[in-house]
Amino acid sequence: MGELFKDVPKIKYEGKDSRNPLAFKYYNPEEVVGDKTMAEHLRFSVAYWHTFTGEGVDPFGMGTMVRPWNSLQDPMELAKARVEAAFEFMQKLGVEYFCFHDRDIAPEGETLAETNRNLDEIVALIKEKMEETGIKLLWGTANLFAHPRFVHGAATSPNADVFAYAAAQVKKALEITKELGGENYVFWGGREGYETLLNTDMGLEQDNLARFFQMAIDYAEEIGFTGQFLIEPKPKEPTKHQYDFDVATVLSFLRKYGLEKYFKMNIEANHATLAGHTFQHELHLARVNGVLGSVDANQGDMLLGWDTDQFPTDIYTTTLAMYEILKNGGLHSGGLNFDAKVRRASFEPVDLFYGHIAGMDAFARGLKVAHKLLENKVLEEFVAERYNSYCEGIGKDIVEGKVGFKELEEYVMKNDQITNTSGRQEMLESIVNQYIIEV
Ligand code: XLS
Ligand code: CA
Ligand code: CA
Repeated sequence: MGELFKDVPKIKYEGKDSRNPLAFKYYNPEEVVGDKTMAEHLRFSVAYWHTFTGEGVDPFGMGTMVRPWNSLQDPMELAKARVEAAFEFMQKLGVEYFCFHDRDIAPEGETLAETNRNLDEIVALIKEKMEETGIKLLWGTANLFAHPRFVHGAATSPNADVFAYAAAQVKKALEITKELGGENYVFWGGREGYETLLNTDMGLEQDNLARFFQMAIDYAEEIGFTGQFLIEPKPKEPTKHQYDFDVATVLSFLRKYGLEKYFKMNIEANHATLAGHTFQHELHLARVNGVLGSVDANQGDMLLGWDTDQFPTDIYTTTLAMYEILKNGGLHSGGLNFDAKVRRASFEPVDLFYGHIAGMDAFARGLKVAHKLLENKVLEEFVAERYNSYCEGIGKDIVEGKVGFKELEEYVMKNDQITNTSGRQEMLESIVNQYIIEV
């Protein structure tokens, strides 16, 4: 099809004084921040589904997206054109990773065998493009939620034939993720949840989900797939209650079934807020439990109660996210995947660039502010001081397990006048603001 995004040049870093909307103001891939370049810290990724497959459909209306490949009728020709578009887009944007669901890249056929043949053809094309451009696969996944067969769930469906179908689909998705050198494999429990307990055996459904994960682990080992397995928590939508509600719920599920050593988490900002948490809360909880694996970088609308998957532009949030990521020693095999879509009214191809540029600049800026906060130990020293009572005296004895209730009662009998100090929340918030404005 030739060049598809004709009016868009390669996006360059022009610095904060630039007024060119098709340029980075903060994201300078080669700029070194601490011990790594920005590109190494941020490991940006494009989400195939929103950017190349999504058409802008909503519950009230049809697709609005104007795309250079829209006129193609044949599903395989369309799939091939999207591959061309994807690699041109990522090269122009300077993003080194992408992520996909099996069904984003190739259409379903009449049978699973035909579907797999479609996939193989497109995977071969993608592999060529990856070799040509050096662009890599951050993670692959399987779409176990769109087709009507998954109406009651996939691994948690009451219908064992659906469980089997989902297993066959993940088997293939693992094979193609390996074939493309994918660094991770994601499980997002699309319809793994329930609408009403009146018809649901939750115990069996959760046991089956654990069985499914174990089968995936076994098969990955069999074929030599060494990428990191990630679970992506989400509390609701599409089901009323999703089993992978949030980081805490997933952790307790993994520990119950002895699966914790095989999984880390893919934390999505919009899913965190849907669960009633901040993005930082979910990143922090994952980090302190050693399971912060990757990030779906987006944001929700605080006035809407659903998963709006907007491009992340809130610097306050990206700063605190990067703070957690830096404290995690980076994302290792993970990255910042823009699981974000342009608004339905932003339907021109160039809007895809504006969305990603906005997100990349917001995270680049957040990275620099977070790095400065950590370098100057502003928050860390305050927090360390706040917990200092556990580094000496009775606090040290508590931490070291030297005392129980009896010894503590004895201690209090002699020391019952308690002095607390202020939490200084407003002072700290004002310091963070000052860093955001000045860095
Ligand atoms: C949907 C999820 C999904 C996962 C991958 O809400 O964010 O897109 O990231 O299946
Ligand atoms: Ca996601
Ligand atoms: Ca989402």
